[in-house]
Amino acid sequence: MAELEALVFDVDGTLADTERDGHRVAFNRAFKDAGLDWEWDVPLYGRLLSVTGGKERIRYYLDEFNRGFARPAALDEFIAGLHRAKTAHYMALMAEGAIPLRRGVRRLLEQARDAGIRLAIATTTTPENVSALIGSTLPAGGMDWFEVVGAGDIVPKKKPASDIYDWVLQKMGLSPAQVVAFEDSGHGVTSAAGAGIDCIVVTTNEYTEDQDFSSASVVLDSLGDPQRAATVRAGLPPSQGFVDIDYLRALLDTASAPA
Ligand code: XBP
Ligand code: MG
Repeated sequence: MAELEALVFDVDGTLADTERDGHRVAFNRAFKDAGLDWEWDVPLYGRLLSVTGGKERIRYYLDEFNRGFARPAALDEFIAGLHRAKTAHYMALMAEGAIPLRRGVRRLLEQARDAGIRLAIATTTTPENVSALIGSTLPAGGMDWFEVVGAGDIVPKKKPASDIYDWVLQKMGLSPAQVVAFEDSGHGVTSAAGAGIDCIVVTTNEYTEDQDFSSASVVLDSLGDPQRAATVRAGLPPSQGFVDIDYLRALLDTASAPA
């Protein structure tokens, strides 16, 4: 039976609810700076989230929602420039403390550290965005809590491909059975499951809550905490009402038990 060795966290939607009031706002500010009249409102952004990665999302927007736009000859550079501006806006928003960590995240990270469980990140977002969020929500040196950070363009294929989880496992020298992943989206679950990792889904907002989580081991509305229990939508309920290390160990035992 495999022992729990590491927790791997998605960032956007999982550590913090960053899409609607963080990434979306930053994209719109970058468009405005560039003199574009593009405005990604809340429902449109939900549709655009079907494509992961900010540069890929801008291209998808042009392909599917703004076909009339007169594209510059050097489209890749144009998109990359917009995306750099978006990253700067996103980092500024995080520095202002625009988005807090989700319920139970800090508690679980601290408990994992106390228990000697290793921590890592697997995300499609740009690495600087991860540091900006962690820098504004955890104590100084918070990035050092994460032994491995798999982010952005480090792998050729973003989620739902399993590449980023495969990369993190390889960097940590772990097998999938030693790890639990945390995700908020259908694409994220598909990515973790593709790498053979047990995945807990913490549903976020209107953007992801109705997605297909059938490959996840557990679906909760948050990690919960002693003050407010998590609501369980599927899988093993945490006996105390919140996700802690004992619960995660029990989950891995259940997953590896013979049928
Ligand atoms: C996150 C994403 C990212 C962010 C934007 O998905 O899809 O593209 O929305 O980040 P996940 P960048 O939570 O599944 O990792 O603009 O930096 O790409
Ligand atoms: Mg996510």
